[in-house]
Amino acid sequence: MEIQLWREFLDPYALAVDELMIKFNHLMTAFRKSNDYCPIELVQGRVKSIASIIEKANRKKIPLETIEDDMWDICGIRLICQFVEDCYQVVDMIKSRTDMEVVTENDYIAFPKESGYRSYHLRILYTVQSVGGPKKIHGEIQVRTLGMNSWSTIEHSLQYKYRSNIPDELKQRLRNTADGMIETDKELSSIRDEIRSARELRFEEERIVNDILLTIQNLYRFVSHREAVRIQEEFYHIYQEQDIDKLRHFATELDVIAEGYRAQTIN
Ligand code: 0O2
Repeated sequence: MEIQLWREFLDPYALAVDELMIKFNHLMTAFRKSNDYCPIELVQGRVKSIASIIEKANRKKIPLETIEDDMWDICGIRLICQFVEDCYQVVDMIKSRTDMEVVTENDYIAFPKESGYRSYHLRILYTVQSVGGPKKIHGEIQVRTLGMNSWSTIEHSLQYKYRSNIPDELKQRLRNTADGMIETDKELSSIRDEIRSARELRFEEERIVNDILLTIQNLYRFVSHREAVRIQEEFYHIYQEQDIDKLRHFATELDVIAEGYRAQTIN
């Protein structure tokens, strides 16, 4: 295929990656805004490089003419989670969406590959609006934990170095580290509630602080400069105490003060 044709061929895939990343990032924001625990930690996406497409087509004996139908991960999305349980929740969320159709799935988390590789793979069909009209393209979503992600990233780099000829001794060591990662994931799951509530607390604190700062900024228009500075200093003092209850209380009191000024303005 000529370079120009490759560009045209890959264009809808680039659009799909952009759209899907926006959608999953938006989902994360929506969870956080509603103060709910977000099962997705990080979203990554990429269009497979031409070199990687050609290499994979050779390796899997896929004729270049049929890659559109036979190569699923030209559009690739990776959703990285904190816990194994989150991965399954994310998989269910994807399956219930109407803007993408899950065609096949492979649970390499419950059934790891021989190499030790773990991830949940979903092959999807996704429609983009291309210049020539709607176009249904193939894509792959990989769902994995932070641990699985670091393992596969490292193992993938070694595959580049050894070109599928990783020495047996190294393969065994990689399998051992994969087993270690399974134990780490299990251990993290067992303290999941504690980690989750700590995270929720952190996001709540961020939200309260943002609200307080915005309210103080608005108050500058209504109260004297001296009064605004006094409120601001009181906030800094409370913030330094790192007591979320005091912060919540301060935010409520500040809201009452701000409400009063809003009422005055309307009158
Ligand atoms: P890159 O550079 O990651 O884009 P599937 O049919 O998709 O459920 P299958 O049959 O393994 O799974 O498909 P394939 O095409 O062999 O692998 C798809 C992708 O999964 C790979 O893309 C990797 O990202 C990841 N993967 C699969 N097996 C392994 C593994 O043993 N180690 C690592 N590190 N990753 C793996 P590519 O083509 O490697 O490219």
